[in-house]
Amino acid sequence: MTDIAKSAEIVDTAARTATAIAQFTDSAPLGVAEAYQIQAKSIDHRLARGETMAGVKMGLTSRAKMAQVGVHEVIWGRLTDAMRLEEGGALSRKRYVHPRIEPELAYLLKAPLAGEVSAAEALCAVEAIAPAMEIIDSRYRNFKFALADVIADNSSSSGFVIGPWSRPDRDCSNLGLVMEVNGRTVELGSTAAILGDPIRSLVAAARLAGPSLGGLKAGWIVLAGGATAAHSLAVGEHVRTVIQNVGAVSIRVEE
Ligand code: 0L1
Ligand code: MG
Repeated sequence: MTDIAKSAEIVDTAARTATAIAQFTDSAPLGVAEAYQIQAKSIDHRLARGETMAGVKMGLTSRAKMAQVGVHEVIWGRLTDAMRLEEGGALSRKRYVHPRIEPELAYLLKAPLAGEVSAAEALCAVEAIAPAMEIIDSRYRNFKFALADVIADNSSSSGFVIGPWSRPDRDCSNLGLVMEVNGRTVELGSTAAILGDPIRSLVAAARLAGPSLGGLKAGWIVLAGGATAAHSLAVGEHVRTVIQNVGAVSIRVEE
């Protein structure tokens, strides 16, 4: 049987010290339900150190990523306030194992949301939307893992940066976006890559994450998921994402 507490300590220490670890599934089978228990306990360590819950990230939200991992369901992870990076600021490369960055759309909730909700109901709970980027940093060696491993490791979430918030009064189902590194386009895509429409990701967050978290709370952020492949970060890079009709967000990478 999996020792949930011990596994949670292992992923928490790996994240805190930016140290690569072996996949749990290399040594023993691990179920999805157990993996979410490990995730919850590992985040409890952060909360005990004074961090506070800031929301939820949705992962594997594009067909391409689902196919890569061989699954048909999205996954989720927890966001804390300490994971948020200053928009236009810098991240320290040495605090991560092998960080990648991906362009996302963020939702800010003004009302709680949980369980089975329609897209219209989900939208009614949204205060604002913003361009965003998530830093994913699998703690597993060589960024290799099985589904349960990645869930236990907070679905690879390790940081996020949010651009200016604006009213959610436009159709976000198919907005063009570009991610640039030092002014050169590295990824080009559309918000339609996020489950066909990113609002579906918020619906999934309410259904999948809501029950474990006592509902998604007003004031929380929901990252809808990567809209393109992720880019591996290197020192000296300035990464900027622009989403059509929504805005821009950027970050620099330092030592
Ligand atoms: O946010 C994501 O879609 C990433 C989820 C985990 C898979 C990965 O780390 O690439
Ligand atoms: Mg993501």
